[in-house]
Amino acid sequence: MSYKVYINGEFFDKEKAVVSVYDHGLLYGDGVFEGMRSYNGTVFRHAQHIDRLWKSAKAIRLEIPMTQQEMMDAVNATLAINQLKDAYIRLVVTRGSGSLGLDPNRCSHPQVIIITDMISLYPQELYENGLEIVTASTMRNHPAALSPRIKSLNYLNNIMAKLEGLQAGCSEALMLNHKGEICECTGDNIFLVRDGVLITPPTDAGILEGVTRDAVMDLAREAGIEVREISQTRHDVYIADECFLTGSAAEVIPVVKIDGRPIGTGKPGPITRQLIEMFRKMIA
Ligand code: PXG
Repeated sequence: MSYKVYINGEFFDKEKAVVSVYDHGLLYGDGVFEGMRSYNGTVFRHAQHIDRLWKSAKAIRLEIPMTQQEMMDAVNATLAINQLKDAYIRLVVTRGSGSLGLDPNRCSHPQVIIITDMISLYPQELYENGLEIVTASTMRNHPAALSPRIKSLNYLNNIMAKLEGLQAGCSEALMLNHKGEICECTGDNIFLVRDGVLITPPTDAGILEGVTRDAVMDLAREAGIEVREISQTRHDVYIADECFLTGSAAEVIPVVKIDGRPIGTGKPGPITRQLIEMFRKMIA
């Protein structure tokens, strides 16, 4: 199936959906993006994703040439034209084409791109038996250099860590910040369970404030599980009872081994399984 791609208000066949080689999104990674999901025709936490996109754009002084409502309408129109109900949605806003120099002021128009496609999930087996991950030696971007709260087109920091994970035979890798505290994985937030309490690194550890992370914290509180956003070290992961990752693509996925050490019993724990169940009910 060749899906149509939205670019600046028009739909193009996949093969004809192109941007200029002078686009600063390509030349410098100057732009922002979102990765979202739709379930049965409804975009999951749509407004929250759009709001995060706007905040990312604001941080890099990129003015998105439409309203948030117009963007949501455009996303829904892209899903509709492609007859997609359960989809992965990639929203990209680039600085636009400019001259061969960094100056963003010399770029013409931001390019607004919406790609919708079938979602490729982790194999079901991993949701039942859990993932093995490793800690990457690549440090997460220092928030004072480039805040991980900006979902920018500069993903090399994460890709460097992803390469380390793949090298070790793992599909995810844990990243630490400049203080040696755990942040997040290359495309997923991390949660631990210890003594029945759900623990996740706080925003100021230098993480992307994941939409799925938020949803899972809400579900946990609903279930009467205490949630703490506190800084943790790799040691805390080693001695945790349970561990799981959250992300728009992965949803909620158990982690059963890190750096060769089994986490807890080495099997997905009860709170992880409860939250996976609750998450699935919510999106059904
Ligand atoms: N941390 C980082 C660095 C991310 O990129 C998340 C956490 C999870 O956030 P959400 O809002 O999705 O719960 C992300 C987002 C991919 C892919 O192709 C993954 C993400 C984004 C885009 C693509 O695996 N993860």
